[in-house]
Amino acid sequence: MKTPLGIILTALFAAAALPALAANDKPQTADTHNHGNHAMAPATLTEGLVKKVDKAAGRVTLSHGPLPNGMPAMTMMFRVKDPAWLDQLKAGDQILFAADQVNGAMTVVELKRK
Ligand SMILES: [Cu+2]
Repeated sequence: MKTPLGIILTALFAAAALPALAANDKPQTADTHNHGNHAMAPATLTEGLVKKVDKAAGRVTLSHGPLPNGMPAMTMMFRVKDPAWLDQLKAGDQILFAADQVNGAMTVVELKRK
């Protein structure tokens, strides 16, 4: 009985794996959010620690690591691309983020909670 059961289980696993493989074949764009695929490590994201959230001003103060644009690690205020993000942040949160100049102000354009 061992062998037939093994074959059946192998077939079941193979069938179960097919939809997953098909899903991974979808083309990925820079905007694709990544849910647990470590091969797509967020190389352009920088670690940040939320120091202060100012919803009224639409700004967040982050203690951040070195940025890809050459800015060294420091604590500073950022605008955020989507003000709703501020509702989900509080002092002490650790995040991964990308920032860019938007209308002359450093702005968080991508944000992930760690
Ligand atoms: Cu800075």
